[in-house]
Amino acid sequence: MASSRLAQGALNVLGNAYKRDSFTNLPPSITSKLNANLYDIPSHPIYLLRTLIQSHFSRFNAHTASSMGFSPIVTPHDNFDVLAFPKNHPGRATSDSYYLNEAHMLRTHTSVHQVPLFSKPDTDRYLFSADVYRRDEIDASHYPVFHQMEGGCVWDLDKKDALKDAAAEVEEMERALALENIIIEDIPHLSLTNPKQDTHDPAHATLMARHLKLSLNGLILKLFGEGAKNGGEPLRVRWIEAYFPFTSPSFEVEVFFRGKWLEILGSGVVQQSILDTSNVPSKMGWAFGLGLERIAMVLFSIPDIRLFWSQDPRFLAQFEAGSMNTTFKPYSKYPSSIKDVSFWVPKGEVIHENDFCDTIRDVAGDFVEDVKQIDNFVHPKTGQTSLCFRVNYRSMDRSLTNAETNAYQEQVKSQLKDKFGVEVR
Ligand code: FA5
Ligand code: MG
Repeated sequence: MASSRLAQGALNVLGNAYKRDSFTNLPPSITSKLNANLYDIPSHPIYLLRTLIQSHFSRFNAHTASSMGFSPIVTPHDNFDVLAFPKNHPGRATSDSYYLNEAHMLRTHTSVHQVPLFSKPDTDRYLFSADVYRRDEIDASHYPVFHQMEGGCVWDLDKKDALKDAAAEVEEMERALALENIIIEDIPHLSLTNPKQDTHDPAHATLMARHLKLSLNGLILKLFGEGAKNGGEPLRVRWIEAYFPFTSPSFEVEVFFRGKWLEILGSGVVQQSILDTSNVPSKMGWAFGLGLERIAMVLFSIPDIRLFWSQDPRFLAQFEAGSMNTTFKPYSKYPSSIKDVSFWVPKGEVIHENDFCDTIRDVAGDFVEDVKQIDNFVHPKTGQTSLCFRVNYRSMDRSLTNAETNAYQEQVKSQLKDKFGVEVR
């Protein structure tokens, strides 16, 4: 494991000490973002989108990580096991998730909090927004911290008219949507490859799936349907079969917007085991999880995901509390500086592209716009692997000098040597 070369001693995060082990891979560039709570800043685009969705789903109780006091530090048990992720799921790997140590990690999705939210006695419908963390590549649409909103909606089948109420809402939503300028490419609510759960009555599972689809189609119309409402092109939405270990049936939704299909959310009928664990075994319902940045980038025309973290008034001042009408006007694009780095990986070590990306973010932060692996070959005689990465440095706020980017590049090389024992070519 590459991180075995990191300094020993405890890792201090959010006031607690965590013993390092072979899982530890949380870099300072991420730790420094843990208290940002962008979803609480009133004129921030993440806040604007969150509150718009909350006002649309007015019957749902709206919560955030800060309002619930939920820490981003969770256990792999809660993030994966409770949600029935198989032991070999790739999301569990240290190359994909941030670990403080084997027993503690940063949440990779808002679904980690489903059990406490479904357990709340006062709610059958909730929205929950939070920061989530994933190790990933670096480009205009990927950032290791982003925001999700989770929605959950359940009915207590022990209550006499619960399903009658759900059916009445389905009919009402169907009537309302039929009047709108929207084309929905639907798929069956249940199928052999996207089945109901064993314990579910097929009629109930179908009703839940219909309620889920209609609720989300209504939200999508609210978010993306402005043009369609004004007599423009009809809004196109397509439903796709998906797989999540914690829902069945499962669906993803794509929206056709400005000439492209855009995946915006995952959803499905909640696995009964989760409601059992939440001490509400008589309830049944659906959940979804959507990416707030992805939708905000499209709605506000924000070209680069790093901008959400900008403190520059030229970004922040373009958004106004209470208004969704901003079309972001990019301020001038500063020149980029492209630098390559090639190195030999010590025999027996594996350096994942995400390891390289974390190293470069620690050195140069948001001055890194894009990283591409451009070469990977094994020396025929020594068996050593050579990697080459191309780094594109560019600040969104000012011009970087050549001396600065050269200094970053030198620091990257020396960190690669220290952390992974590589030999720079
Ligand atoms: C999940 O995270 C599931 N927890 C969603 C879910 C919730 C399913 C409840 C069923 C029930 P996924 O990894 O596909 O699924 O992410 C959900 C959404 O988050 C995506 O559709 C996308 O909008 C957003 N998203 C995912 N990865 C990124 C990323 N790297 N950057 C920005 N947005 C992302
Ligand atoms: Mg997905």
